[in-house]
Amino acid sequence: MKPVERWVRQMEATLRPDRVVWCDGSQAENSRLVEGMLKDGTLHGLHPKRAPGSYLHRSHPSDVARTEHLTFIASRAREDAGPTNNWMSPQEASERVFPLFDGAMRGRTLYVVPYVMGPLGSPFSKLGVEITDSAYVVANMRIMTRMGQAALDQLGASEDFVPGLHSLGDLSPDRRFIVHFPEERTIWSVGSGYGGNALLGKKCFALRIASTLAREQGWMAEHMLILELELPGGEIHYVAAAFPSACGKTNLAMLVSPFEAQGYKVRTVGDDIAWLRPGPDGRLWAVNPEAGFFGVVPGTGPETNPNALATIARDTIFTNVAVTKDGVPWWEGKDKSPPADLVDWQGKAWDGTGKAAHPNSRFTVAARQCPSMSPRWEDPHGVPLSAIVFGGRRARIAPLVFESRDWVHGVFVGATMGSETTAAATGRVGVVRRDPMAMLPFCGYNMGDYFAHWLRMGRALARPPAVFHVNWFRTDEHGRFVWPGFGENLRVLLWMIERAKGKAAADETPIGLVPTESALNWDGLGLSAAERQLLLKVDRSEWASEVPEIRAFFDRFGDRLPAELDAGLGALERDLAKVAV
Ligand code: GTP
Ligand code: SPV
Ligand code: MN
Repeated sequence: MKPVERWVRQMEATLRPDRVVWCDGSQAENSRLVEGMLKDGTLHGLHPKRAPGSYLHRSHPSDVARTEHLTFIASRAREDAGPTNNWMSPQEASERVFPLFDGAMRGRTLYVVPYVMGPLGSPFSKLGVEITDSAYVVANMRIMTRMGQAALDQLGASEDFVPGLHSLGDLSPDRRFIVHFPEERTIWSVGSGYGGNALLGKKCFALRIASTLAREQGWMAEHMLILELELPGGEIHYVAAAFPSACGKTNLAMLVSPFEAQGYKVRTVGDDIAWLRPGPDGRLWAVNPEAGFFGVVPGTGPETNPNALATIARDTIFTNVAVTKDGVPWWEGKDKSPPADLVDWQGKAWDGTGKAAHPNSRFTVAARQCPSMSPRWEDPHGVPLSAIVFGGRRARIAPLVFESRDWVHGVFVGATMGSETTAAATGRVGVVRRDPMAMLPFCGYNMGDYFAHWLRMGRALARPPAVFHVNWFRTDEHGRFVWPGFGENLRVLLWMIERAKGKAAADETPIGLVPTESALNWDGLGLSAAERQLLLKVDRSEWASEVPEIRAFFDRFGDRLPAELDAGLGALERDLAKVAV
């Protein structure tokens, strides 16, 4: 018996399903699943002309986002999970979590979902097998990964796969756990059918488990989009950017160039996860391990993200959006005014107050449907990066863009990132928290060791990418975003590329290199001089007020904090004091 068969047999004994189905990923299989889901109400059909091949799923109202407080790293030693992860001993997991799988699939079907993360045949791809009792999860995994027979073929009789055990359980948050065993490379998820909690190839494998593998093997698994930027004359650059959940990765990855006519083009390689490794040329190479997008729906409109809008015009699974009586999906930001006969995300007639679509409603769609995909998006060797960008959602403090002085300083900038929380995870929204490299909820091991790994990777790169920080979300005194964002973000990318090539002017500041006002192209944006200055301002007293907070964050890592970062904070503090009056 193949190792994967042995594991499935073992799990069957615990789960006791009525049926076991090995998924082949075929169109016929998908049609059967969809038919079943339409019958049992898991999916609702949508308008055959205005949303062809698309379906609506309404998740349980208590199951609409990742639940970080129920997400655990079960390493043997608590210190290996580190201070920023919830830790559970493997023993406790066996006693508290595993019993929830006992008989959990009685009366249900157990689906075996084999999948590949990364392009088929790429030397960097990895195999996973998810066991689930959710047909919705199967349908989503089919879009998000290379799922089915191709994965089984690639796996063969190998033991080298990440087993993931998933059951909806009773969907109660009281019996919901997402547990990762970095030493065994195993995932257990119970009690949620939503997104990153349940599609185990995504955050659980491609980030939490992969980050631990990557550290051992000398590569990196990051919460980053990857985009391709073509300059007039055909020169091509690749940029990866790490922004926390719901902070603009999908939008930046699908950016429509406002300067297309002048030869500036942007194409998409990935929108959420990047696996990075040093290439033989000393550069950092990036692969998108996913095959689809699980993107935030609200805010996706013709002005903001026309590429996403075109992508989701057909063959899309919508989760928790609003819908008209005749089945046209709708969400805040789709167009100017909501249609009259809307049903909200919970299936109730919408009275015009509150949100019609859930703020974390999502689309699941195949990447190949996106008109801006780069011809290299499935390149088995990935693409070489010219720049890495960190960014957060900051109403104040952080300027539109700045560059780090070198790789080590770039690691400091990533490690000290702050961002306001969003609806992508349960809990309060709009609270500033430290979210290093946008990996706070996704790093599978001690984040102090993760910082050290970033520093080590820099030493392995003869030609490291330049490192930047951006903030599209600075607001004025009326709470309005000052920077127009979306397509206009290209102007900031172009400054970065110029910098990476050793051109474009910048002012030295204590936090890094900020563009001089004339180095950025502001033409036609209609921003006042005061607004331009606000966007580029580095307020020393504001930054000084961040220092104690960063110190307190760093202190949590004790002696696992690399000395370079401690020194970086000392230097920042001294520089801020030097220029303060
Ligand atoms: P995850 O899928 O959760 O990882 O999110 P993401 O980082 O891909 O974020 P996404 O691009 O989906 O954007 C989240 C929200 O931010 C959407 O409502 C967007 O409309 C909004 N947004 C994205 N880019 C910009 C921007 O440049 N300016 C402004 N003001 N809003 C933006
Ligand atoms: C995120 O929250 O960063 C997402 C959505 O990309 S989920 O798959 O639910 O994690
Ligand atoms: Mn994400």
